[in-house]
Amino acid sequence: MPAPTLRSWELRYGLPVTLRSPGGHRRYTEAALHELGMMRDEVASGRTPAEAARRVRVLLDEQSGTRSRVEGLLAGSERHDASAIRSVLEEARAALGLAATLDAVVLPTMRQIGAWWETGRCDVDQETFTTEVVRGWLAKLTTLAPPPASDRWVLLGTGPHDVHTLGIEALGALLVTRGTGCRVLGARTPQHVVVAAVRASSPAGVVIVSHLSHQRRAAVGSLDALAATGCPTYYAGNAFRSGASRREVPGTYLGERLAEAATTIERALPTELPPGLASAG
Ligand code: B12
Repeated sequence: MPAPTLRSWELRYGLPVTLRSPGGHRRYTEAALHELGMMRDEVASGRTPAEAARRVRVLLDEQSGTRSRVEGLLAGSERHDASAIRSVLEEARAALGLAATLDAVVLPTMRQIGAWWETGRCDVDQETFTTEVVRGWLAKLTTLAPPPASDRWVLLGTGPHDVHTLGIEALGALLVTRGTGCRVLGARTPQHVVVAAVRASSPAGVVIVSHLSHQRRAAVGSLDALAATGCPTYYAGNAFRSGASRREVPGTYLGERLAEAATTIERALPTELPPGLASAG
């Protein structure tokens, strides 16, 4: 990152505040580097530095209780220690609840692992190992969740070329543990499969998540076909992060946080009972 950018962010936004050496040189602590990394990521995703700084402050507030848990997960990931990862996840869920564990612990950990993979600090084996441990934990939560509180349920799938399923599995676990039924269709959900599933079983909503921008077009194809069925459609993922990528996409964008996504879906679910059930009291 160019030195003038570092100076300007510190001067204008106080992000990060650095220590000075006796000679007046800036010294970056590990925490300062973490803040800089967040600023870099927010600016890279299209935000102005001022917007990025506002968002980083919100994220830092949230992270104050979660950073050590993210570090615990990363340490377990580096040692390929599945039980250490599960213990951190369980402890975080008990302390913060599932929604905050997912948004403030699991997703930042996966993002960090993605960044490590990109820079060669970890290999795809570590990435896959960590994802599989998290997926196993989510599957257990989903399987053991009490039966849904009503017969309204939502269908969750990916774009036709996407293998990144963690987002839909995490959203599914969150919805199910909060009483909304879900069916997860899995990786590379073909358009005709998701459309057939909607026509055959009339879910109360359908979600498509796509991660890679070059696969966005196929995911939008699925959303267009789903919109034609009349089923309420929702979408999320990095492929839709910028405003331009959401132009003329049918349905509701779920944003970047699973907790808000779950609430958006729950609020839109029909609350009235079907006529037969209503008259039966
Ligand atoms: C685990 C992982 C994998 C696993 C997936 C396993 C699985 N079952 O999910 C495996 C190893 C299979 C994999 C494969 C690949 N991956 Co990958 N992967 C990841 C990793 C580490 C986590 C993915 C994830 O779950 N992300 C969810 C969260 C952590 O992502 P996020 O950026 O924070 O997302 C934000 C929003 O988009 C939103 N969001 C994301 N998902 C959802 C879902 C819902 C419902 C909601 C509401 C919001 C939401 O919320 C987040 C918080 O703000 C990411 C790193 C990363 N930053 O995501 C790379 C990453 C997504 N992968 C990447 C790549 C390039 C690939 C491969 C092409 C690699 C390859 N050369 O083979 C393939 C793609 C295969 C394909 N056809 O899709 C790149 C994508 C770069 C890009 N933007 O184009 C990333 C970003 C890594 C990187 N730094 O380069 N991957």
